[in-house]
Amino acid sequence: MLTRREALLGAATATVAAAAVSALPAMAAVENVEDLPREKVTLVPPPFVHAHEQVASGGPKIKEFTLNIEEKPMVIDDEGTVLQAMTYNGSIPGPLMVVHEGDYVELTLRNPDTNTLAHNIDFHAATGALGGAELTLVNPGEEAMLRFKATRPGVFVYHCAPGGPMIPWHVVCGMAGTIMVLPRDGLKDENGKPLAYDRIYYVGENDFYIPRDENGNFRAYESVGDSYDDMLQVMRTLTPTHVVFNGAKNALTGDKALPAKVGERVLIVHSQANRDTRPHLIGGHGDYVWEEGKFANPPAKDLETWFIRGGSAGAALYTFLQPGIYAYVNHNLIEAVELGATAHFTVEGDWDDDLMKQVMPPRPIVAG
Ligand SMILES: [Cu+2]
Repeated sequence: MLTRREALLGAATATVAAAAVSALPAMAAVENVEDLPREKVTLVPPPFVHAHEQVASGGPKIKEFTLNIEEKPMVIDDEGTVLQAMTYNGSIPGPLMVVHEGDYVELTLRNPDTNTLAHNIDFHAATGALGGAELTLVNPGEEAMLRFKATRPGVFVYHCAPGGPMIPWHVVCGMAGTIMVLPRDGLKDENGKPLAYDRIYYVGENDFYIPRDENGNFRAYESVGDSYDDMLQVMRTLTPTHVVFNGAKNALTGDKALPAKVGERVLIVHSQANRDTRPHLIGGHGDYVWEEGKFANPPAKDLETWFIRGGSAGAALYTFLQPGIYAYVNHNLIEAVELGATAHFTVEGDWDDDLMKQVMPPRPIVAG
C-alpha cells in the first residue's frame, strides 16, 4: 500500500523529474541563443534610420547595437540658447533602432570617462529589470551590455532612468530614443494585407526647461551638473520653454527639411518620452496610423491629427499626393509656432488638379 509519505515523495520525485525534463528544452533554448546569427548594426542620427529589412528574410538574429552617452552643450533655438544636454550617440533624440519580433537586442551602453554622471537605459520594449535600467547603470568610464528578446511588435521609447529626480532631468535633457520592433512579415493594414514604406523618418519631440536670468534671458551653464538646480525649478512648473523636434527649433526645416516625392509612402515614427503630443501634417493625413505604436493592433485610417501619449512612440504612414512644402506640427499650435514643434516635408512631383484646384483667385467683391 502506498503510504501518504510515499505518495508525497513520489509526487515530489515526479515533480522533480518533470521539472528536469522541462528544464532541458529551456536550457537548450538558452544555449541556442548564442548560436543565433549575429548582425552588427551601425546606427545613424535621426531623422534618418539605419538600413533594415521590412520583412525579415530569415529567422531570429542577435542584433548588436552600441550607444555612446555624450554629455555636451547643444544649441536648441535660433537665438543660440544652449542646453547642457545628455544624449545617446550625441543626438536628440537618440537613434532609432530597428529589429524584428523574436530578434534579440544586444546593446553595449558606453559611458566614457569624459562624462560626469551615471546613466543607464530603460527599454519600454523589454520585460523585467526596470526595462534593463537595473542592469545598465554605468558610471563615467564604464560600459555595460544588455540583451533582451524583442517579443512585442511596435515602436517603443527607450530612455535614461538613473533613479529619483535624475530620471525626468535626464529625459528632458535629451536622453530618450525609440526602438522599432517590426513584425517578421512586416506591417499590415486592418485586414492583414501587407503595408510597405518607401521612406522612414524618425521625429523625436522634446520639451525643454531652460532657466532664465533676472532679465528674462535664457541662462547658460558651464556644465550639465551646474544646470540642475535651476532647471529643476523650471521643470516643476510643467511649463516648457521649448517644445521641439529633433533637438532644436528648426532642426527639420529649411535645408534640413525632410524630402519626399509624390507617390512615396512615408513612415513617420514620432516619440515623446515625457509629455503628450498630437502630430498633424498640414495638407496631408495619416493614411494608416498606429497611435499607440503597437503593430499587433490594426492601424487607424485617414486621421487628421493623432495622439502620442507621453512615454510612447507612434507611427503614421502617408502617401504624399501633391507636391509642395508640408508643415508637420504638434497641433498644440502655440507649441508648434511659439515653442518650436514644427518640421517641414519638401515634396517633389506633379500636381494633381483633381485633388485640388484654385477655381477662382482672390478678387474684390463686386457690390450688388
Ligand atoms: Cu542619463
